[in-house]
Amino acid sequence: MARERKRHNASFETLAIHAGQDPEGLTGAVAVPIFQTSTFAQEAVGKHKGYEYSRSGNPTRTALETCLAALEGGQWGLAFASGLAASDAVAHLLSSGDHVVIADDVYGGTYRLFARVFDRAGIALSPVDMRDHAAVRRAVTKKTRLVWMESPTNPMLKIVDIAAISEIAHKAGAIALVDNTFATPFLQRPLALGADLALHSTTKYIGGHSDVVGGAVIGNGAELRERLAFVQNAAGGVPGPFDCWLVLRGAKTLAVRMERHSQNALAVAEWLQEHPKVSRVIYPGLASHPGHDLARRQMREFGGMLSFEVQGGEAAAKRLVAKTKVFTLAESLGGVESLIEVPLAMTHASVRGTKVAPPAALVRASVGIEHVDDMIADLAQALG
Ligand code: P1T
Repeated sequence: MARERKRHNASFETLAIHAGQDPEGLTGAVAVPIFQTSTFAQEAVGKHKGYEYSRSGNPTRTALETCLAALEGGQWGLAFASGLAASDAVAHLLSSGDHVVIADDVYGGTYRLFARVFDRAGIALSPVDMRDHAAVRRAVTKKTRLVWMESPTNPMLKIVDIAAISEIAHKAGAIALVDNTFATPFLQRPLALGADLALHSTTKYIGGHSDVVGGAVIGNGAELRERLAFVQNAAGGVPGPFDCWLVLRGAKTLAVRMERHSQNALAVAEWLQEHPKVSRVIYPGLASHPGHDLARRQMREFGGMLSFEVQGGEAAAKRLVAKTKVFTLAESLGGVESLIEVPLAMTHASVRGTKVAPPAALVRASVGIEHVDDMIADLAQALG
């Protein structure tokens, strides 16, 4: 316990490897064991070693939740079966008649969850471009209970001022949440900037190897934890022990991966910017990005995600993504391997025809940690 506390004051890289991950008591196993069990024996009714049933709690999950809380600088973390299961649990904090203000550029599935599932529970939704603070102020009402940010946003990579928007949310008496999936806690710490909750699709950078689906919510304060832990157990969107173990293993190398992702993405963005067939490059690390200065203040580096448009519109975009080889044409992001996609036709197809739809010709790349020369050569041949 004392050692655990000491480690919690340690730096990010050390916490990623040790928080929640003391050698196991019985055998000294250095890697957290996968407690692949659904239930736990009790000595007498209610007399147990802290675990009863794996939906309510499992030691491998506790290790992951402790680690993620430490990385985000929160008092607690809760792990879920997917990013959307985490979002769903947060949405379950709301009641009929409540109102949510959401960034107008979020993962398509997040928008769909509020617009097409929780609308039936009587929860109203206002999408707003959160770079416009006056627009956020106008959007909040007495009924606003939740202000949902993403930064950088998916897929337009808008940078939202987390401190300023959290303040607006708090003045309205609403919870300020940041989906921190794109930045990760290594690059950006929403709780330190004033948000109440940080949310992750751990499927992405935290897992880091495109081999697991998961989610998490991290926050401060016993009351919010109690309400969310209740939903986690009552609704049951929990990850299995092996999935928790995979995410935990990924988290150990998050810092070194994010440094390389950021370095590679900047080099690819700079190269794309000079290419005659590329009409627009969106990357917060470029001085040309309108949110560059804010990103410099709010983030440690600029991350591995970039978006761009090519001459020839949607058809040219679809031709390009079918031709790349180092960049695999696939949904998702944040793994060691580079991925490329056309959001409106793929990850954001659920928002086609709505006012939050991305441009049809937009290409999104998740820049991996292969050698940057190979990535650039691949894009060069695909752009032809
Ligand atoms: O896929 P899942 O683990 O349920 O996470 C949903 C989610 C939440 N938040 C953000 C910012 C996301 O990007 C995602 C999932 N996104 C993709 C699958 C994608 O390719 O954009």
